[in-house]
Order: sequence, then C-alpha cells, then structure tokens
Amino acid sequence: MNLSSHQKEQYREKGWIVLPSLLDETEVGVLNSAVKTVTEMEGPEVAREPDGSPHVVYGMHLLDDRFRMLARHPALLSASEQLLDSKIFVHQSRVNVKQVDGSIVKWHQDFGTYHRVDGLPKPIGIMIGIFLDDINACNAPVLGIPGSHKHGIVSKAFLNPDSEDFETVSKYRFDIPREKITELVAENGIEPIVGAAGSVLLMDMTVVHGSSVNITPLRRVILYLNVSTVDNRGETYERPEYYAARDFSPLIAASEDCLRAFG
Ligand SMILES: O=C(O)CCC(=O)C(=O)O
Repeated sequence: MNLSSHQKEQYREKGWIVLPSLLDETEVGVLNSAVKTVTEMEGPEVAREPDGSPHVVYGMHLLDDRFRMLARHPALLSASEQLLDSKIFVHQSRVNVKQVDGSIVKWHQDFGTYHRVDGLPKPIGIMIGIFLDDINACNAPVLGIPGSHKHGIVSKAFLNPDSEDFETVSKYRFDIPREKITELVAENGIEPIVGAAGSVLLMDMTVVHGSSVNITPLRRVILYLNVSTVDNRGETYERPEYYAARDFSPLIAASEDCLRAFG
C-alpha cells in the first residue's frame, strides 16, 4: 500500500495517522484468538489488574506465531517503512486490554522510556496500534496531543512509585507533569484516537499520549508494535527481551494472507 503525501504530511505535523479498517474481519478474528492464548499465560510478560484480569502482555510477538506474523504483515510493514524511510525492527510489542473500570495510562511518551532505559539513541520510531474492537470517544480511546512530538523528549518526566500499577505496568513509564500537559494542550489541544476494529494507528513514538478509565461495558483491546529503524538500536540490555529488543534484524514482509492462513 502507498501512503499519500497528505498522510505523510499529517504524520509529520500532527504526529499520527489512522488507516481505517486495514485488517479484515478474519484477520481480526485470528488476532483475537491469539489474545486469548497469551492472556491465559502465567509468565512475567503478563501484567494483571488487581482482580487478576489481564491488562498488558509484553513481547506478544515473541510469544505467539500469529503476533510474530502480524509484525511482518505487508500492509503494516510497508506503511511504517514509508514513514521512516528505512528497514525496521520491533523494539517492543504488547497487548493492551483496557478492562472495564481498569487502570488508566498516564500521559507519557514511549520514546521517553526507550531512550532513558533501553538506550534508543534517536527519537525515531512508530507506535503501531492495531484496534481489535470498535473504539470511539466512549470506551477509553488513546488520547493524543497533536504536534507534541515536535518538542522532543519531556525532560521533567518522572517515574511514579505511587502509581497503583507501578509494580505491574508503570515501573518504566516516565509520567509527564500536569503543568507540562497544560502547556502542550493549550498550544495543540487533545484528540481521541478512534476507529473501527481492524483500523491501524501509526503514531510517532515521541507523541505525548495516555488513556482514561473505561467505564463502559464495551471491550477495548489494542495491540501495539513499537518499531524503529535498524540503525536506532537500544543496547543497554537493562530490561528483559519482552520489554526491549535483542533481535534487531529487519522485518521481512510476509504474504498478504499471512494472518488469514491461521483462520
Ligand atoms: O492503550 C492504551 O490505553 C494506552 C497504551 C499506551 O499508551 C502505551 O502502551 O504506550
């Protein structure tokens, strides 16, 4: 697939684009089966809510062949390579289940963690979000601050051991102070990132984003693949591989029906 110059411009200026219904119903079904498999696993990759329900599964592409194939899906790969103008590798992947009445995700930049903890040198990379449910303004969409990536890394971001989910999820998340959010929002506003199941978000991983609580009965699952260019590796090896890549090989496109083949 070829991105238009308008889409590339929007990615550069606003910080993200959404490709509506990029994956079809069969592909979404295959990925939902994989979510069921990995959320039932017991390992350290699976972070749970206090009631035991799954919240985040890290390293999904290392745990299940269907997710491994997702990372090589030609449509996702081609769009990402066009935006980064390079071959890419997966730095981190995760399943995010926004449980009803579950955890919030405070304002942060993914690159903030990847730079400070994993040693990724340059703020170059995409947070690819694959929507497995219809996401609207009601069921706790990701909220993004347009243009916030242009300010670079927020230096005053901090680890917050008082977060309820510090041990399970937010231990490495550098939260952005309220005053900085106020300043960025005054300049650029906030947008909910919405789309039907099968839609794909491509967000510059320096964009400031977060999500609120889901008080609806509507399920909201997003898969994330954070990718960067093959010359932009994090080599501190401070965290296990399910958090930060050890394998920097360029992703090679699989066939068009690589996911459907599992159906
Ligand atoms: O899916 C969400 O609610 C937000 C997740 C997020 O911000 C992240 O994983 O970086």
